Amino acid sequence: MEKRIGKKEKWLALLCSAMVLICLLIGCGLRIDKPGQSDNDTAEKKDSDSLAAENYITVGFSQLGAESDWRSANTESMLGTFTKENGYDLEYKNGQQKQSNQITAIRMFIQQEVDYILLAPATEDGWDSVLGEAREAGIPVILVDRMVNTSDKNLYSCWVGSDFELESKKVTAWIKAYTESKNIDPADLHIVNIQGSIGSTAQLGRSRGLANAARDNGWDLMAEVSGDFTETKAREVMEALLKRFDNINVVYCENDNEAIGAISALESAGKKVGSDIANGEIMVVSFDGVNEKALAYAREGKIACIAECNPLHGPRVEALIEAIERGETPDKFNYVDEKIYSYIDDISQITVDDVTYDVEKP
Ligand code: GZL
Repeated sequence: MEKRIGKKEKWLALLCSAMVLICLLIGCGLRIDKPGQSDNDTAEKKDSDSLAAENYITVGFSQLGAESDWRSANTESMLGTFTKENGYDLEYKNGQQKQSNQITAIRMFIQQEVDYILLAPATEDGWDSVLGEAREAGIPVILVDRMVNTSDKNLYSCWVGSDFELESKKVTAWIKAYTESKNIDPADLHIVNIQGSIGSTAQLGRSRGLANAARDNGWDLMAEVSGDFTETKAREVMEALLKRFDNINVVYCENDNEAIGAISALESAGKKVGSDIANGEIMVVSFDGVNEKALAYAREGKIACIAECNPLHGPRVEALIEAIERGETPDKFNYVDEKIYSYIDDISQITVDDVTYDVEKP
């Protein structure tokens, strides 16, 4: 006998079908409002998301490039500081050594209406127009590392970086102290300068410091040629200088990557790199103290002296932003304290502008 399906069974079947349908709909991503949940709740969640986004300080960072270990360490410090966890929404653009790329990036940051623009300028000239646009847009600009050359200091809020001429004065004071301790006649110092990127603040300061010291001490500064802060270019420049001069005994490199390139060229040419100038060695000095190979060369005495140039500007820039956020006006120029390094024990201290610095081992 066919079993009749009663009302109860029908309702049960209907209920099961409905449950299956609901499960299928949820599985398809269709949101089924919980009882009491209204569109307003959804809107509130969206608002809270956007509110959270609004709580970030938005920062546009235009980095000049990736030419050296110093630059990589500087970029790492900046990107490691301006994170969501720290309350920042960072837009990062690398200029690949081209000012035009940096100007494009700044204009993009202005369009995005960021809260702050951070600029590590490749060279000093040519920024007035785009920094004027940032000021028009009411966006504070903080300069990092190198400086811009402008008569209108109100185009940027503040700057943090190194005193590059002081770095040079430390290195040249060390050269003077060391060579005098070895009774080497200043006129017997035949120096070549492998410069950094021409027009950059670091190059201008380090080249000026050497030129002034050579003039004041009677050293023979024979040539200044840019190695663009890179190992490859510095090697080429050193090879060319060895063809021009047969009496080079001091190679002044404006960063560690250049010193590595120069040493490669010197040793390939059969030269002995070291501080014993009186016995024909060629002394190399440098700047930064970031590159591990350069520090190893310093330990070996192949790099006689390195002026520290500290790249870790991320926390320093953040402190400036925090001050501005508190309504304070930070100092316009914020210089980093830096050391001087050597593994040659003859000189334990140097004095520059009446300040005495211990010569340290990095
Ligand atoms: C110095 C910085 C220089 C470094 C180089 O603050 O601008 O640029 O000394 C780098 O290594 O390329």
